[in-house]
Amino acid sequence: MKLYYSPGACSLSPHIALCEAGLTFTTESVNLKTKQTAGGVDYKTINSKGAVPALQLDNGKILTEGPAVVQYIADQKPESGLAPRFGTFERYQLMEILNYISSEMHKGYSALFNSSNSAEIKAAAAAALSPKFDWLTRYLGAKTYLLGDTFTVADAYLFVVLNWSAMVKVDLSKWPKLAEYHARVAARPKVQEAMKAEGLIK
Ligand SMILES: N[C@@H](CCC(=O)N[C@@H](CS)C(=O)NCC(=O)O)C(=O)O
Repeated sequence: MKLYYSPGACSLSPHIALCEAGLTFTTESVNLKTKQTAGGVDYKTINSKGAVPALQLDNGKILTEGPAVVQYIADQKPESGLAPRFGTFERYQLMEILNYISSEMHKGYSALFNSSNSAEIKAAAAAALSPKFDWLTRYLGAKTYLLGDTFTVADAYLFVVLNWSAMVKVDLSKWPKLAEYHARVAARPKVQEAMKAEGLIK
């Protein structure tokens, strides 16, 4: 398998999932401005949407969309616990929270990264995230991870999104449970491994 990624982008989530699953994989970075891969290939020939992540399977097939990609990775190693077994209620709960992170959190942060947005638009986008952090705090409650005691691919995704906070001046310390959760996930050896591989930490 080969993961197309951009350092620190949402593609870090499948990168973490691949490391946590202990799967054999390679990576290639993508310049999101020029849409060129590190190897000089037009990335739009790999993912016509031009966004990372994209996962190339060993049979050449390409899978895109982070929530689908991370579930595919988790299902290659069911014993990892990265996703509850397909068909169980818990699996739908995983999809429920992955969808929330994707539509409510990830895309909420996107407005903060958009350099063409004015300070007012960014302030409004940051304010719109605030009740989502409140909800996530309640959802997490006293649990270690989003679905309970076991780290799942939803945690990899939420970690990556929360990790953007410092870059866009969202002060997570207002939500101490989420800040603690972020630090807990950051300390996982496989999370560190993926971040080191992307040059995000030493
Ligand atoms: N719907 C896609 C969105 C992925 C996405 O937003 N990727 C960003 C990086 S975090 C990206 O590649 N942006 C550049 C672009 O879309 O041109 C998914 O969930 O995988």
